[in-house]
Amino acid sequence: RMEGGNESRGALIVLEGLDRSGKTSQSSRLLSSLEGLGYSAELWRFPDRTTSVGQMISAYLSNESQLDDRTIHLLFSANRWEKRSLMESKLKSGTTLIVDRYSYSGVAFSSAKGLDVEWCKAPEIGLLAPDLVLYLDIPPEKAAERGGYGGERYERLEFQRKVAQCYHALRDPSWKDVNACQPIEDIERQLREIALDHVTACKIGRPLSNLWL
Ligand code: T5A
Ligand code: NA
Repeated sequence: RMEGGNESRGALIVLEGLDRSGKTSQSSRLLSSLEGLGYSAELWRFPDRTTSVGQMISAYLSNESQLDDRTIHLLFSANRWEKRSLMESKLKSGTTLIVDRYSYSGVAFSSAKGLDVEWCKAPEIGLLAPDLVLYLDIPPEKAAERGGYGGERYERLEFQRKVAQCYHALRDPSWKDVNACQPIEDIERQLREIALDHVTACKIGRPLSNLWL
């Protein structure tokens, strides 16, 4: 059914979780699954380090530059805003977007530094709301055992504990927790099943909406 405004649009599917929870591994597996089933889909990630704003963010994350906490927060948000119109046109043309981190990362990481949650949410208002947030749930201690922290700015256990608490405060009806301590293939299968329900619902005609509820 192709007629009508929101019919046959793609789904906006976001993966969230602590550093090392497996988002990038699972995003690419989910993309392959959807493509294999014949869906039009793309893999996006935030921060998008390819833009000029993204390069400022990347320098900050690798400790090559210092920025005020509010300044970096607004840069992360701007990095999503510079992609908003392309995101909307892709979704409306029927492409499903699998997005590795989004506004939930933005608010969780900045509020974990002590910034006010409502202040952190404000610049995200008006960005597209995900149809589905897949939260890869892992204890911070378990995540720290994977692949070795120490590279980037936020990869410290104590800070990740705070981020986990901040994520929990952001749960909304689009949110689904998946146990991220399982074998990779088990997580992959669960994510695929949940995502397929949402891709189908968007094909039938759930309208796009904006953050922040
Ligand atoms: N940030 C981000 C903000 O502060 N504000 C914002 O608005 C945004 C968008 C960079 C940082 O920026 C912050 C959050 C971050 O601190 P990033 O570039 O997404 O964000 O971070 P990366 O370092 O690229 O990715 P992560 O460290 O978050 O890792 P992933 O993607 O969660 O995990 P992945 O898939 O790379 O796997 C990590 C390791 O675990 C293994 C993998 O093989 C790999 O070695 N692994 C498993 N091992 C056992 N069992 C499983 N099930 C496994 N799944 C993966
Ligand atoms: Na990643």
